[in-house]
Amino acid sequence: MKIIDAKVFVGGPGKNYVTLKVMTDQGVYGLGDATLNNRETLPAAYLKDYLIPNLIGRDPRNSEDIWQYFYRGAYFRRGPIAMAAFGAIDMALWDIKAKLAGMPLYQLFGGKSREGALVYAHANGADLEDLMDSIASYQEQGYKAVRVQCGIPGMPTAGYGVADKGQADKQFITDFSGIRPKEEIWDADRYMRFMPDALSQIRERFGAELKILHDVHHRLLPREAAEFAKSVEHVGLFWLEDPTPADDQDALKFLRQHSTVPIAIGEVFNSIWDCKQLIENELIDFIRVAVTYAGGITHVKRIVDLAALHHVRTGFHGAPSHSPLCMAAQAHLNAWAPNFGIQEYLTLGTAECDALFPSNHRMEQGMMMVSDEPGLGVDFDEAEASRYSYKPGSHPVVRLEDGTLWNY
Ligand code: KDG
Ligand code: MG
Repeated sequence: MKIIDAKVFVGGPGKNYVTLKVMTDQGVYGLGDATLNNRETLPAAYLKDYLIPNLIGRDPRNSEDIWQYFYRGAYFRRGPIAMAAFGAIDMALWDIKAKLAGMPLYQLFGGKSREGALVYAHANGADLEDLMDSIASYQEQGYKAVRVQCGIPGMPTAGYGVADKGQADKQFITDFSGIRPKEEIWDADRYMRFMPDALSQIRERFGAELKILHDVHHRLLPREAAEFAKSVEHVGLFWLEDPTPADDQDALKFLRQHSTVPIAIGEVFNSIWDCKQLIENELIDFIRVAVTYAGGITHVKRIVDLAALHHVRTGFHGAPSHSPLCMAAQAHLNAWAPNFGIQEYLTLGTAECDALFPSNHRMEQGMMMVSDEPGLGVDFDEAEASRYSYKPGSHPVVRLEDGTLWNY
């Protein structure tokens, strides 16, 4: 069996999905996702210029050897662009493998450990009142877990993950007005004065059952993060995400010595080497890697297995930019993983997105139900794809009030 061709498509409804289609001489094809948010053209170019010419002619069933060939063969290892491109190939090869077996992918990992995977949605508000309304609307839709982000009084711009007043239902992380990022202002003092009490009020209003998550988005210094974590302990958060930039993994030791708040980290990681120390030293409770950004199923499954040895549960990244293909790969891992925790999932399955990526994966009462179709269980409509093309976009850049550049 041989790979005879592979094509890359960039575009989607309000997104720049990077979709790889790998064709074989037996008519079976596989699909993979290489969407590196805000840098989409780069994994696409890596695939077209370097990887696809070296993929053609190989036996698609040898996904492990092909992964090693690209990872070791590149000499310069890791990095988000390369790992997203390897991730797409790897996903497509697992898709082919499971289609050949006539089984949904989770069967090749060891079958189902659960029927539905708990997901969390993104609630946000320009102020606390808006945020409460946003949380209530998710609760009414059946969500059991919600990430809560709030505008901070007196802070010149809204803060991470917060829409303008009355716009909380809009998912907006990427700004498609152009390639030059907007700038936001961050003020840790105002945040630290406001957010712990806001979280207490949310707990009081919604009761003990709601799982509440909060994302600091790498904005605090280690000492501030420890103080913040201590001050929200009584809220009983499901997790506190990215309290500090995790480049400095020692910072997490300090936080751990001061608080038992569950910590989730890893959405910017692209290899097991980025999280090995955090997992082995049990400095985190949830690992947030995404199958696309961290080298595909082959590599992420290794991370999940390492995490399982250290009581670290999964909480895969599933931001609005993630393609339904990445979400499907994660749905299969979620169905199997003995150390599954939660899945981030945004209700962006619009009619246009469903037309581009038809699938039977579905949401039921705040749980993601995996498709039982052979393979990843997602198709790709090329005629639909021809309606879309790449649109430049950017994340904001963050500064302190005095102009110092900070962490987005
Ligand atoms: O591209 C960046 C986004 O994926 C990120 O800002 C989203 O923090 C995020 C989250 O938790 O989903
Ligand atoms: Mg995050």
